[in-house]
Amino acid sequence: MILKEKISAMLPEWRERVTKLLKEHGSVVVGDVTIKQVYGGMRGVKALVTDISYVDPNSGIRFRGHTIPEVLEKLPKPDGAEMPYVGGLYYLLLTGEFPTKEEAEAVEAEWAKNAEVPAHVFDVLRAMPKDTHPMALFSMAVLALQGESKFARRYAEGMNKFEYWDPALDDAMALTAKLPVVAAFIYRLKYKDGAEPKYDPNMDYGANFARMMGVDNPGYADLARLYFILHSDHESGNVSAHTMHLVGSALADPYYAFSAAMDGLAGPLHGLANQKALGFLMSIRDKFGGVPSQEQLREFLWDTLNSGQVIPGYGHAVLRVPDPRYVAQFEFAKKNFPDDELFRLVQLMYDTVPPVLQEQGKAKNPWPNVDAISGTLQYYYGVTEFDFYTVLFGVGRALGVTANYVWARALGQPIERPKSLTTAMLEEAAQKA
Ligand code: HAX
Repeated sequence: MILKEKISAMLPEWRERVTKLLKEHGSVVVGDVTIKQVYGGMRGVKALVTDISYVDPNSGIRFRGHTIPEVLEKLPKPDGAEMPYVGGLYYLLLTGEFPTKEEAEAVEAEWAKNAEVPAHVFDVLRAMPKDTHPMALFSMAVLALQGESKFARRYAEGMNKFEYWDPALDDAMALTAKLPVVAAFIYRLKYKDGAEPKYDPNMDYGANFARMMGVDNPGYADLARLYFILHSDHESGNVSAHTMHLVGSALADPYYAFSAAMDGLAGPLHGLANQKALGFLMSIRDKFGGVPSQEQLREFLWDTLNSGQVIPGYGHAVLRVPDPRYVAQFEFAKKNFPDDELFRLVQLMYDTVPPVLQEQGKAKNPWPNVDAISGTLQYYYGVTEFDFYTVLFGVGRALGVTANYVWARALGQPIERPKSLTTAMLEEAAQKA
């Protein structure tokens, strides 16, 4: 496999670099931890390492050091497509290098080879009650695939720890290959004809997903490529990425770890924000019978804030500029459907919300985040079932978290085990200070 050759060639140098850093500088202090952080969800505590992505407060996410506009420009694209191969992004995340078109296509071909989903997975999903949430089905399907794990099999047979990354990469490829099929099946089972989708080896990941979903507008293949790329990774401290890392650190295989990560993504404070933001836009549209005037919107926003609610899709814990993942989707919509009513409302929100939040003076970042627009794009192409949006997020997120899993095994990252304190101990520390 092309990625195996590439990573095994890079590994000796990486291992030496990490060993040297730990041996010669392991006791260097990189930050202090306050009582507020201990009691406050470890916000801002520097205790994780990843080379795959980094969130810069002023330029947003960087994949392997590259901004989103750079990534979208430099990754190779399928012929006639507006957006790059998702396989090219996976190559970049896993190796740190931009692939050639042939290399991106080799990753896509590897996915096509691995995309077959065993029949029992469809049976498990069909056996569930009709009102099961799509995210519960998604997590369950991943767990039902666990028997496929080469990592678990090799570990049970007795595997040298320097080899962990190798079957981890096999699992990562096999899992990410199957996810679009699983996701499209869940969509069809819950909302459409219940047909079992089949991956077409002559199409790329994005086009396959669009076809399996049954969306025949050609623009949706490009949106799928863009969406999966933008949602792939956001450092390692967010709930889904951190869960994958934590569970994987116990040497649970990628299937177990990813299923757990998806349970975290299903939380309303994490992956569900996109549907909240779209719901907010639609409530405005319904209240005013279309796009309101700017003054009407201003008043509505103030009423929302004064009733103790937040403006969904705006603000961010780390970012201090408009989220580049928002900007990329905004540009896509502007190019492809500038006159869409919901998109015009998104634009009016962009002109109106930041000054209102600034005037209120609470939010540290008045700008839109990724969730302010992502639902609007799905809605335009006819994927109107809000509950499904987090599954889409999950398919994209798999790319980043599995890449991190492979590198964590490759660099021998150990089991995670932070230390707990009691409240009395914190009080004692406070007294001494
Ligand atoms: N509307 C109203 N008030 C807001 C606000 C918004 N969009 N964003 C922040 N604030 C308020 C906070 O509620 C907080 O108020 P209190 O002091 O009364 O508690 C104050 O401004 C300071 O908050 P902050 O430090 O700027 O922001 P946080 O790091 O605490 O929170 C959030 C970041 C994204 C959770 C926040 O901006 C928010 O609630 N936004 C709306 C919901 C949303 O869009 N969530 C999706 C986030 C994207 C993501 O990561 N998805 O996975």
